[in-house]
Amino acid sequence: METAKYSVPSINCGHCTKTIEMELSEIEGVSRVRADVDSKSVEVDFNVPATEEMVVTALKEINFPPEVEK
Ligand SMILES: [Cu+2]
Repeated sequence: METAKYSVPSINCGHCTKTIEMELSEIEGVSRVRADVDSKSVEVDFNVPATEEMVVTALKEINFPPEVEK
């Protein structure tokens, strides 16, 4: 399993984190999503067939583009 952490500056409330968690959870292979308002970050646990590229693409599509990939 891989874990990816992203800084997402456009997160500003609990609604944002809910949207992110819902959308990313729909990707096959994603097992856990934690979005945090205070740190404006998203942590994603995933496995095949999910890829980091798919996660980043999904974040961009819902207007929460990640700023830094760690
Ligand atoms: Cu919000």
